[in-house]
Amino acid sequence: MRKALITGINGQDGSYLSEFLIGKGYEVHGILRRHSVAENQDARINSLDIKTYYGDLTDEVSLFKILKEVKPTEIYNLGAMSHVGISSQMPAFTIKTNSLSVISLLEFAKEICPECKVYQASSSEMFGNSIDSDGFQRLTTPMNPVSPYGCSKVMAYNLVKYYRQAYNKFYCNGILFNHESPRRGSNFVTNKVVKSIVMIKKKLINKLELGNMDSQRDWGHSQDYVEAMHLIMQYKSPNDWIVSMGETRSIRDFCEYAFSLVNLNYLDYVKHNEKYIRPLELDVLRGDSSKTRKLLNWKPKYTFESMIEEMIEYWMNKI
Ligand code: G4F
Repeated sequence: MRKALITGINGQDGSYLSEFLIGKGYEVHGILRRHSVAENQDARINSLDIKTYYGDLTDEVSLFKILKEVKPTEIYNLGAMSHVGISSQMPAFTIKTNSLSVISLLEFAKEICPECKVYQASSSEMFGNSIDSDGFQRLTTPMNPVSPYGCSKVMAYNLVKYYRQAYNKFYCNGILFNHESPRRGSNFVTNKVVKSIVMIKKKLINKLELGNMDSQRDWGHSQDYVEAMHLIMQYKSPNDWIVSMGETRSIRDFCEYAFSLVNLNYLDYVKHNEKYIRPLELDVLRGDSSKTRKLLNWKPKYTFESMIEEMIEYWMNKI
């Protein structure tokens, strides 16, 4: 029986990955952080046939106990303080959650379930403003993070490589570029924009406040990206991988297309708010995922447009 343990199981990626792994016949276990609003605890996963445990990445005791009980064959470390903007307000918490916890997780995995494979959710934010001369980021592009979040992910990325080499383990990094869906938290720019558009269309609000609209992101769909996570763990050898669409668009482009789907012009509604400007900005992301597509035979199904259309439709039905 293949047994997966997912940290961050109730997040966007954790919920899609759980569904995907259940479909593949896995027994799925996940770690849940206690939330004061019980309804928010497991909103994305409450219909799934999975087993959850209260724990926290910063609480080594809970990690140790859960690993001992589950003894997984695959660990997907998706839990994180994942908001780049907020990481500058909570830098120490970000490092504790995203970097220090990875040491505990890898040490415990090595001792408790030595054959277990580990997937680490690494991020394109690690590159900061480094970009190759052809306009792409790839595994060889220098990492120059521009946020505490990016710094924390670089540390975790290197720890995974270190444990893989030092102890001959099947520990992998998936460097995922931005990936979205209707399940995305609404303080990330894509879902904030889409949800606001639907509220504007339904005359519930009359403006949308954003920060930097000129930064560019390489956006894919979370459902496609969790499939890549699983393929990474099934490859014949452990490695690091880029998961991206290879296309870049600005926040402005995203707004223009999303507003046009409900016959509105973004220029009439989007207002600038300095509050959303970050101390440092990552300007352009565009990932070269050619190796991932070739060796893992990974093929995303969604396009930029179909992803936004699905998000609009979701909020149209929900609000
Ligand atoms: O949606 P965002 O918050 O995503 P960001 O910072 O790119 O991070 C996401 O992708 C990373 C992968 O590269 C992940 F590792 C990370 O966990 C997360 O999933 O912001 C995207 C862009 C930024 O340039 C930001 O400055 O949108 C800009 N933006 C403009 N106005 C805004 C807003 N971002 C947010 N969240 N809210 C705004 O109002």
